[in-house]
Amino acid sequence: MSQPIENLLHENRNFPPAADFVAQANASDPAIYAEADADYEAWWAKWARELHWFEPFGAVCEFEAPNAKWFLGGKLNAAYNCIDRHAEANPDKVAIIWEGEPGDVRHVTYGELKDEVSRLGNALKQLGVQKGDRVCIYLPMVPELPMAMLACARIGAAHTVVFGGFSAESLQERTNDAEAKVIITADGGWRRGKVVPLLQITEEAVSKGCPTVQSVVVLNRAGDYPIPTGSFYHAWSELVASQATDCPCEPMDSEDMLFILYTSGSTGKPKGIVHTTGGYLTQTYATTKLTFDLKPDDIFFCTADCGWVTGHSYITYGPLANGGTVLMYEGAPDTPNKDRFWRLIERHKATILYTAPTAIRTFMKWGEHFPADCDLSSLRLLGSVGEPINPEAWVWYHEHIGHGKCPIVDTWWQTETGAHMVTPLPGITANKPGSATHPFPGIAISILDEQGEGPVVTGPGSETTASGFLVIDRPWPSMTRGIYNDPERFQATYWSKFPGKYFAGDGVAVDDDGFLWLLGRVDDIMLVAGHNISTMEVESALVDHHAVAEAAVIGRTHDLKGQAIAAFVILKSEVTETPALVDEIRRHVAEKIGPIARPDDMYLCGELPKTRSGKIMRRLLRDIAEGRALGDTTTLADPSVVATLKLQYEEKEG
Ligand code: 6R9
Repeated sequence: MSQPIENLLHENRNFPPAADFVAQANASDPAIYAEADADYEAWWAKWARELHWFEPFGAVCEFEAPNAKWFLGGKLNAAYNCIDRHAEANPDKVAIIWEGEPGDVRHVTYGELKDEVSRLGNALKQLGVQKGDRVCIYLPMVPELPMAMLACARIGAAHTVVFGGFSAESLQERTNDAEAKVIITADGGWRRGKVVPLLQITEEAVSKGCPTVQSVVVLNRAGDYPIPTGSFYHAWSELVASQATDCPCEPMDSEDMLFILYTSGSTGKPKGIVHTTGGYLTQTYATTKLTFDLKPDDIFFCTADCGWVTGHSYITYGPLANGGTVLMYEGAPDTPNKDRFWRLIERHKATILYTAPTAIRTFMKWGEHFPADCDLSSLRLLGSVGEPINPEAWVWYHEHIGHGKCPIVDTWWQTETGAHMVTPLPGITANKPGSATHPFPGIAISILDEQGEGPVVTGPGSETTASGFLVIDRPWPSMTRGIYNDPERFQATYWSKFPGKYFAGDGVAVDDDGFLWLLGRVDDIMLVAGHNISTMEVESALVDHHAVAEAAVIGRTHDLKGQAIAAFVILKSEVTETPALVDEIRRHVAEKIGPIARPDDMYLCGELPKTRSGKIMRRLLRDIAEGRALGDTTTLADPSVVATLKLQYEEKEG
């Protein structure tokens, strides 16, 4: 095959799992890779049978690209699997430990969760919600958020969670696209010491026009905004108080819709990614058990918001389907101080932490004395998701948070894949920092060139090296079943570049030990003097320099080379900027990965433009570097960052 993306970075540090970890691990036998590969349907069916089915399934999988069905004819309910079966066996076990930003703490047991979710389920029915309807959830990170998701699942309605940081327009657009009958919101939620006025934003969305919405349920969280009177707005507390705690779980077909979740996408309107019940629950259940090695006494802290897929799969469905205990936090990581996550871990004795590389790099920037001052000895496993994790951040996470004893799982997956696809298994995999390692058992990844040629990688031990487009070779249970109401866009986005195969939009390389290295979105790949260079690799080499805290790299148009490399760099706070330092950093990149990757332009800046889930928006940096008007900035966490950068850039360029 030809090499559509070059793989320049070489990382050979190796971290095998410790013997005492292996001895207790849920998965420690490497033979599961071969077992799953030999008959992937049988492998997934075995996991599916660990769930509770009202009626057993027949055929395991039916697939004709792009349409898949899993566990055909089976009937189950996600809320039954996440709540009832644990509430019966162990009603006093804590399901959710929650801490609000102001410091208030709640513990919700499985027994309480069952009652609360049942009451809300009955309340939704009273408002006219029926099986198959959609409900929009626009809540802060409070226990009522997973409760609302599970109440929908209980009565057979599909939820669509809209991140609590989104604007009225975003809420309106998603509510209308999903044709939601009810919006569940709160008066507000706490973020950085202030109340985010969710009800006010909801009222604004409704007044702009949400024709399908018949009622709005308002939780009292922040207590500072009056709920409008009339029959349209309902106070959660009043509505739920009068409801019975008996609300039978609706038997759902394995292929009935569980939820729609909108992904912003770099262009155009957000895509409503659809997930169904049986396959999604099976794979979130299995991956939680194997990737996170989840045990009954673990306290699992996932720092994502339930507005993203990570909060769906690894706060709500995966951990609760396992009968686990999750730790949820409402607010910002620097409120009141930059040690908030570490204080949460110390206070609640979290054993597993799952966070994002962008957060880890921020913690590095803030300084290691914040975690050092806290007792993190309860931690036994660390996870990363959302972006490639550069080796420097991996090693810092390993040393300063895991104290050298916690395995790290770098999990590659997408809203569309529903659950982990490429990840280490902590009792089996010898990690290389920065590599997501191997496909999860049962998953097959192809690495294709433009012509659609290239090797297929299943478990460890592949013997080819290659880099190219990441394509998923065979169906998997938690794969999206489509874009809501838009089958053409679904086909065009994911299934037409390589007909019959799922194109993920990411670049990937496999090294000669069979380890996979994610190279970022292919839209971000640069073409410099005939070489396809991944932005991730140059960024990783930049942050490898001791003076650099964060970096984002893009290709800008260049007369001779096609594209030149422009780097936006944040220096560590204690470092002083000098021309000699800038040269030294550029040289460092050339030494680390080769002269071809030496940045042509270097801009030192204070912030980088990021989405609300923390991913760098390189498209906007390209607009800045090419002097264009800025494209869509509505999904930015802080729109002022690009405006400032644009000014700085223009001043520098004269
Ligand atoms: C779960 C989530 C998906 C995109 C994906 C890729 C990037 C996520 C990653 C990673 C490298 C990892 N991504 N995890 N890249 N290593 N461990 O983030 O879903 O918001 O849909 O984003 O995120 O580019 O294609 P989503």
